[in-house]
Amino acid sequence: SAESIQVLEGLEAVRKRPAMYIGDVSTKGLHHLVYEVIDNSIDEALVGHCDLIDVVINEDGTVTTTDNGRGIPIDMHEKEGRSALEVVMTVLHAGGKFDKDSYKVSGGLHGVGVSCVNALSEDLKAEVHRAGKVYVQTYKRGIPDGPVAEVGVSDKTGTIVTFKPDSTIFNVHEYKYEILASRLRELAFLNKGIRLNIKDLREKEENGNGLENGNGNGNENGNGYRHDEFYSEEGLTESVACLEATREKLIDEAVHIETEKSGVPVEIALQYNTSFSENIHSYVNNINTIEGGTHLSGFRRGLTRTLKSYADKSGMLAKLKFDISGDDFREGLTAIISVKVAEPQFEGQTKTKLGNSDIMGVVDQAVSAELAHYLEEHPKDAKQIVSKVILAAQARHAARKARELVQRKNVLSGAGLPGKLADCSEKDPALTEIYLVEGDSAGGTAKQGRDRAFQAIMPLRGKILNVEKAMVHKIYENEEIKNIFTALGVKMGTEEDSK
Ligand code: 0RA
Repeated sequence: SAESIQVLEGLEAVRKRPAMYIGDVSTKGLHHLVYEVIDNSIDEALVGHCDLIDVVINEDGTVTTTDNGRGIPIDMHEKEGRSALEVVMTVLHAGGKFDKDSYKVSGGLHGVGVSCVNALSEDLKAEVHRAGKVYVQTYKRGIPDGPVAEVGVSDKTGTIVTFKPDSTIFNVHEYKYEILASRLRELAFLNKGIRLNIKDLREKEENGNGLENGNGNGNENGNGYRHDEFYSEEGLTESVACLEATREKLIDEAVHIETEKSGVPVEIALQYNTSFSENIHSYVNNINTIEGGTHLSGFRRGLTRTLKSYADKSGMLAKLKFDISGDDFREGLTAIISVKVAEPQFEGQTKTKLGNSDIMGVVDQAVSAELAHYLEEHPKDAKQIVSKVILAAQARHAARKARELVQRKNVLSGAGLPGKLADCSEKDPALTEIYLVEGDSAGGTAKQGRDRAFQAIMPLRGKILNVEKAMVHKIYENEEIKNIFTALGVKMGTEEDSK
């Protein structure tokens, strides 16, 4: 029929241009197949029908995912004239059609659904436990071997999918345990209350001492195989605690915001530490938005405005002689932001930047309301945070002064080269090399071995300052670093200066 021709065309499109649907045909794409299937299970969990997802890497390299959701519907699909299971497994984007009102948010980076996994699998078996029965359908490269078969009875519900990625499409064929496990761990933090297990039947655990390599909650089901069990009761708060494990905390407990604004669930956990760096991770529908987007902008705005307003009211800013900038509010901040958006628009180079403009206000308002509340309730923590912000502002101010001083000095001294630099004769920087070496004696050795036509040597006094850990003004005041700047002929400045 015309419809089955369309289905074939759909599957053929995926097989012809797999990268368009799953990113690429190497390691990333291969693992993406698993994510695509479990995204459907997560969707079931988000509407309250599933709390267990199991991933097994089988001995033959195939993967089996099991969930205790409702099971893919198996009844006749009126319009298509075949089982709903067959439609879900063979028609692109069919997943959402069945369940319009429910909250379909997961969907994966490319949101292509499980039919895409089917199209890219040599073999796939879908087993559904639903309404007291067990149903099975198998496929080859997305084409059903036959109709859905009723094969038994069951008192459970759920979906079990086993698939073998098509070796003629992928150029990498082996699943990496660590990659899958780390995604499951991430999903556990992002979706608290769901248990996600993984087991590798290819690998016996080396030291079968029963110690967990997961979250240590004593899963004894590994039977000697490598396995992990991920489950988070507290969600993002626990995740932030993990990120912060090696840093000195500024407040005892991470701030946890969990709210819904205009139908958009927003969850945020944040903590301040005594470092100077900013560490913010953002997610949309469980996808790490590494390029940020409107949700991140909304978070920044809400955070800045709320803290600023609290600081103003507290009177702590009275003695400050200059303005606080947005950056000052994020020094030493670690945060995870997770939003669930019904129709996300992903933009940017890697399609990991959220474009939906309404989400900015949603997150801004969520942060403002909840954080203001938190600050009122926790005056001690609030004071700690504001003090840290003031310190950041002072450091930034000191850094600017130090920088200006250095820049002025450079102008005065006619940008003379550092005394220790053994320059080369070539003047075109594209053709030259510079060796920064530790100490004068290393400098001597390096000089003997160099080609002075294009290789310059500059000895430094021992180990250089670790700028990752230093206050900004210390960097600008450091002689060795100033010398490197001069030798390289670069100017100092920040993004702020070039605006
Ligand atoms: C279509 C509709 C419904 C659920 C699913 C698909 C579904 C797909 C997968 C894939 C793996 N596990 C899955 N679990 C469910 C809605 C079911 C209903 O309304 O009863």
